[in-house]
Amino acid sequence: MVQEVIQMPYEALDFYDIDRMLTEEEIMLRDMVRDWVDEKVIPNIEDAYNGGYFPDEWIRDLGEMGVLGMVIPEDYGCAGMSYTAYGVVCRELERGDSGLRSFCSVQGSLSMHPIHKFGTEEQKQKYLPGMATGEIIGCFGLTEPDYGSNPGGMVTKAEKVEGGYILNGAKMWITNGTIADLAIVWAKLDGVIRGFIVEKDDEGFTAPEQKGKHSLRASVTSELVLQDVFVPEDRYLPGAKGLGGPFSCLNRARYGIAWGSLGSAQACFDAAKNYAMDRIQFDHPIAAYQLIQMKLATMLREITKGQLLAYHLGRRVDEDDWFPEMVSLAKMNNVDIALEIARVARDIHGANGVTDEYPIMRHMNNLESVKTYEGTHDIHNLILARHITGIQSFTRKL
Ligand code: TGC
Ligand code: FAD
Repeated sequence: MVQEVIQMPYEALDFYDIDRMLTEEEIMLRDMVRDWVDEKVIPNIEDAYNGGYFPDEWIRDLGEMGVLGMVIPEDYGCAGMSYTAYGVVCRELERGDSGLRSFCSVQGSLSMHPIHKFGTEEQKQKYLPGMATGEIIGCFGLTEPDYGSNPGGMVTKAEKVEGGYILNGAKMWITNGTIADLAIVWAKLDGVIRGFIVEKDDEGFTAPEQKGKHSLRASVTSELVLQDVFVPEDRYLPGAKGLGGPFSCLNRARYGIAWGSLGSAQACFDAAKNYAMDRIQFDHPIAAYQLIQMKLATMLREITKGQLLAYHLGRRVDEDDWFPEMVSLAKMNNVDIALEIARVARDIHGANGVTDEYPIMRHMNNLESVKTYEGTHDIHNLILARHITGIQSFTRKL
């Protein structure tokens, strides 16, 4: 007899009742985003993932919920909320799909933040309110074909000319590139990394989509090609100088991933628990067998530790009492445990785990990208090890 597949409503794992420490406002936001993910994302995500697109209506809804650039002060049409609230939103979105959290990370932390932190007052007034509603979409061009983990080696160049700059180069793996109205492009001007706002219709600028991903399929990924692109002076970000510019953005996006990856992990745990209770083998639910029980207990243990890490880091960031290595640890750990949990959940689902009737394999495939972008797992290990030893091991003379 074929057993019927019944999808149970999502039950968020919170073993230590950590959400009790959230404010009333943060709880309201959590519930709003959680309900939206249940109503709008879960029923449609497999279609978007299989079709390889990011639905337009999600962008409008994210804007309406006020989660785009939500930590930026209200003067620019943003919500001015806490970093902990932003983390909670990332967690709830990524429970739906990593592509959703990616969209928010890129829009808020990687596109709006550099304009807010490094831009002029005119640039902030011009772009931020439209970006907060989702009417203007941004992307972040740091990685190049030959410079991924080592962005300091980038070859994209800016040259000063009358009234502005000429940009030449190429960026690769850029989330939202093809659908973006503007790109924050990092390029070397007289050998120093600087930031520029390139608009989609600038002559010489194209953003072809990179197809063929087996991961993050409900997210647009693109090349950015810059051939003698003229960027006027008023689209130069005067406050950013050196790698510290893009890294200021990355700290915030990596922080969001530390929370977001827990959403994927929680989705996989929830599905695995339900499946194990329902699936009968050898006359009993598989949840009755000790090996399955150990796997579920290990998932709960790792998720709970990850939640404590994310919550504590969130409050430290809210108090502005943090340093980047703290973010590296949380990003690296929480993505790592989420990926392992997704793999074990896939195992618990047996053959069903490889189908799109369950969210497992999609989360697992997404997390392979999340492990790599915003600094690979190993790069974050090296960042931590440099903090411990004072010795940097990124470059070696052969
Ligand atoms: P290093 O010598 O370490 O530093 C150069 C300058 O940068 C400063 N800096 C930081 N500032 C703020 N926050 C941080 N986290 C910082 N890390 C470094 C540093 O103080 C120094 O400043 P100054 O003034 O002294 O010049 O630079 P390095 O070239 O040795 O870097 C090494 C390394 C490996 C740590 C770094 O390059 C790295 O983290 N690589 C990973 C690259 C990466 O994360 N790329 C992400 C691309 S964007 C993306 O993936 C978006 S995905 C979005 C989505 O879809 O969700
Ligand atoms: P490499 O740097 O070539 O690394 C390959 C392997 O070598 C990794 O295992 C790495 O850990 C290891 N390695 C590298 N250096 C060292 C070392 N010194 N010591 C030990 N091991 C090392 N970038 C953007 O700028 N904007 C975006 O919006 C963006 N979105 C992305 C979306 C997706 C879906 C993906 C997959 C990537 C995205 N990226 C984006 C790019 C991402 O940040 C890079 O892929 C990442 O930084 C790693 O660079 P790489 O792929 O070139 O790998």
